[in-house]
Amino acid sequence: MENILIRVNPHDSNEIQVLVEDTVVATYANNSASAIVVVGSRNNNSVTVDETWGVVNTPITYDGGGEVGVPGDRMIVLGSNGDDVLNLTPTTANSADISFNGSALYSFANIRKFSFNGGAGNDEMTVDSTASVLNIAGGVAYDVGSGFDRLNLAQTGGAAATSDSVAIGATHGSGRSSITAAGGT
Ligand SMILES: [Ca+2]
Repeated sequence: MENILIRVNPHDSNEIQVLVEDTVVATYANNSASAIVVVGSRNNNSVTVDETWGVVNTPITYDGGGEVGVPGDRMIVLGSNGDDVLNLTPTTANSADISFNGSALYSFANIRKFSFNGGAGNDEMTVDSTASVLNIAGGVAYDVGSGFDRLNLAQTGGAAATSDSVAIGATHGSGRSSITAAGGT
């Protein structure tokens, strides 16, 4: 397993396809409670969930294996051209649950970086740090694409944040927000 892409079959919304280098290597039922389990090798691995052809509504469990050198292990969610809502809920400093447009949960552990590319439409990402602050070397990237987009940083319990900072990026629409709490940054 190096770099894989998970998507809904463009011709069958009830089927999930797993692709490696544009070749379908496995299929699963969509809208299933059975998780697609991905375990990374010792090398740099990435899992891309492509929501272009419909919502991947089957649990995904991805353990990157902890390769932290650049580029490291990564998880990427590619949004649709419509309005998308992604909820990122860290469960520990290096793991989190993700739900996309109300999908079954995708979870990752031991990765270096998580990215959400919203694409077109008015997209919204919420990071809820109530259970834990996520502390992975490459952080979380949110590329909003076009449209009127939104980022929510939420915390309704847990360790109090000891500091936070927002750095406005050099270009329109870019920037960085960091929150520090007992669990990390
Ligand atoms: Ca979108």
